[in-house]
Amino acid sequence: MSDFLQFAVVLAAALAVVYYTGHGPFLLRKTTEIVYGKPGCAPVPAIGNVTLHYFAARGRGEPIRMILEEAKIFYNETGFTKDTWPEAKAKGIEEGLYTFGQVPAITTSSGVQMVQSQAITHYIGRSTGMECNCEDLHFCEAVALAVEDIAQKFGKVVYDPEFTIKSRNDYLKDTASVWLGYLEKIAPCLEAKDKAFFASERLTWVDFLVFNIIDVHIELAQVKIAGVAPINILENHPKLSAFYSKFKARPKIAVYLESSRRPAFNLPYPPKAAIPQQKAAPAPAAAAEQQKKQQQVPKKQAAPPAAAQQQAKKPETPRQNPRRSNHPRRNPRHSNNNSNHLNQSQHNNPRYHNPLRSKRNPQHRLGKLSKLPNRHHHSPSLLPRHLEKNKKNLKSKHANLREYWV
Ligand SMILES: N[C@@H](CCC(=O)N[C@@H](CS)C(=O)NCC(=O)O)C(=O)O
Repeated sequence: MSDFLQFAVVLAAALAVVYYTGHGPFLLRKTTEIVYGKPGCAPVPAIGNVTLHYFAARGRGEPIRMILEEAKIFYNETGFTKDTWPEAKAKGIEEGLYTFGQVPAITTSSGVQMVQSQAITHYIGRSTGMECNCEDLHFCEAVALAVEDIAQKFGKVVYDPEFTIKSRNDYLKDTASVWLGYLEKIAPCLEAKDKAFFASERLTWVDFLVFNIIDVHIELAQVKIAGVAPINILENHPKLSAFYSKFKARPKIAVYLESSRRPAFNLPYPPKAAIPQQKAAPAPAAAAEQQKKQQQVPKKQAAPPAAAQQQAKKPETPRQNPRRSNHPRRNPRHSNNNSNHLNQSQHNNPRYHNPLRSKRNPQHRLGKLSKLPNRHHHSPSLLPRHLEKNKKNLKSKHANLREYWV
């Protein structure tokens, strides 16, 4: 038998073994890892530094922030407000950056610019080894779209100007619990150790979407209102609850969740029942009488209900800046006690400081994106050719950005 024939027979036999033993996907996965140096289906090159174009709010920007944090990618943000957005929108549309007139969008130092939150999260996943395996892609897409379905339903309730505690409760009971139930069925069973994450034994981009949608529901269910008890939405979803806790405890995610880079959770419309009743100020004589009565109150009193206690300690004040959480645990830099927002080891760690914002840095000023190390000059742009010319305008756009470095 000629050498060639021998080789062909051995190859055919090897392929048959791979096929019949079902190890094809495994080999494909390993080949991808060897070829691209990172796991996942069809990875893409590194994206360099990122500018996230979004509002100073969690919203659809939040999974993007989290995946950037997890991947240790430098990013800054436009932090739009309702005042700055209209002009930015008009400009973004004109330049072809905000393809559908909406944000989130990202621009990267490698020349990528794109819109649509899920596509962005997916793309960052592909670039950072957090893409799903080829054989799981269809599942990942289905999960991502289900998250979008839930987000739409959530949005319908909270963006209703008539939003009330009743509509919240009805939504959580009749809709959210059903959809969380669906997610529960496909959630990883951490005890069985079959897979640690939603789509794989590895963390992938869909985990960020799922975590975020659970998180916004937890926030919604725990809105602090006097006399309204928080609802535990994960009570009947043990697998989702375990996934949520595990994801939240990932070192880089945990640091981000507690950092001042994370915008506060805000509802578009405060629930009607939450608007405090304006009490008429007592007349001076009556006020003196009241004060006297208060002083006479015996020391030992029945403890007020926990919710009322909390309300009394921390009166709800309107937030001035949506990026600033009033919650000291969540946003330690904005707590009154500024001295301890970083512990000693964090204080000495340059990762916790933004060199460009440091007062010691003579170059401290805004809009330094163009000065950042651009490690990936040659990555292909995702832009259609007719929009390439607009890229030139991006640098001037960055001049107005605020920076929130990881
Ligand atoms: N499907 C899009 C939806 C984007 C979207 O609805 N963006 C909103 C903010 S969350 C927006 O840009 N609103 C301002 C506007 O439309 O002018 C995505 O997921 O990125």
